[in-house]
Amino acid sequence: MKFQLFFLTLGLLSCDLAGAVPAGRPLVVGFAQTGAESVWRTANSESIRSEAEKRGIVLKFADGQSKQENQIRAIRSFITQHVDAIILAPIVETGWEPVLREAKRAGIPVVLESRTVKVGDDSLYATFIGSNFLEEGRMAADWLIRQTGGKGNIIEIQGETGSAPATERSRAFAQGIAAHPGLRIIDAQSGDFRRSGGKEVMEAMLKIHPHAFDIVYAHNDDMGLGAIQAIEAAGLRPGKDVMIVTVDAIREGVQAVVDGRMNCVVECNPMFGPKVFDILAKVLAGESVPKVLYNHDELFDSTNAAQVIGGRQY
Ligand code: GYE
Repeated sequence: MKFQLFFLTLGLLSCDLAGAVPAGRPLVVGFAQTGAESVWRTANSESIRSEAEKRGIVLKFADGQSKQENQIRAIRSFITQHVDAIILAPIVETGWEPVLREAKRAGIPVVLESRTVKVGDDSLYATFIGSNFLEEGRMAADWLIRQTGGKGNIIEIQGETGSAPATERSRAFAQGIAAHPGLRIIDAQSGDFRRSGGKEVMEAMLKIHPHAFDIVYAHNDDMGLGAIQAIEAAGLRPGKDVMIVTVDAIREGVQAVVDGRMNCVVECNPMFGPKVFDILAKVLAGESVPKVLYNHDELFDSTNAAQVIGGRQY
């Protein structure tokens, strides 16, 4: 009975999609992904890929290799190929208006996922699906204030410069600690959301500011894990001598909290492929959808990491 209901639901969903494209052929969707900079990103690509497959959608996957010009080229090629819709994970926030206008003129809806854009005309995209990065920065700041009593010297390892998650995680964190002058960001640098980047930034910081900081705020787990390598190589204990706060909550990040090498991870869930295609079906059916759809994120520290580690999906 349960199975029958399940297939009935699937059938209804595919009807929705089929209604928006000429009968007799599958839906074709172009996906301009940022690249594969982090474990988070690979999980996000996989979630979208597997959901497309499940629904019988032809997904044209373009790996932007962390370059906006590659993504712009991919979108133009999707337009030339007359895809039915485009999913875009914009590497940076600015510079999208011309190509989004081209997609609009061609009548191809664009759904933004995982990163946002700054455009004067928000009719250039259908909707954004992803996390609230301001909320993530705020959660990290609040946790730190509670744990330190508002005292400490922070090194911030930022994500890709110009990307929405880096800008907003930075801004909200700074605003969050602003009322606590004892908590200071003594230096900040980008590690491009990469593990190698986090390690390099931390190696440099340990040289420039020896024994001068006791907290690292990294914009993602990969950079936090890279920083841990550098901290351990310098003979310091991450999680104890240096407190580590990060974002994403990949399995390795949560495991580092369980092991006491990280102190807090703010969740940013990448597994929302089903939500992306649900909303795309509505857009293609001409239904109105909200401009912003935030995922729900949690926070893990020593009080709850061990309970959730077994259920981490990414
Ligand atoms: O936090 C980071 C990834 O855009 C939310 O990009 C995403 C961020 C994520 O590379 O790990």
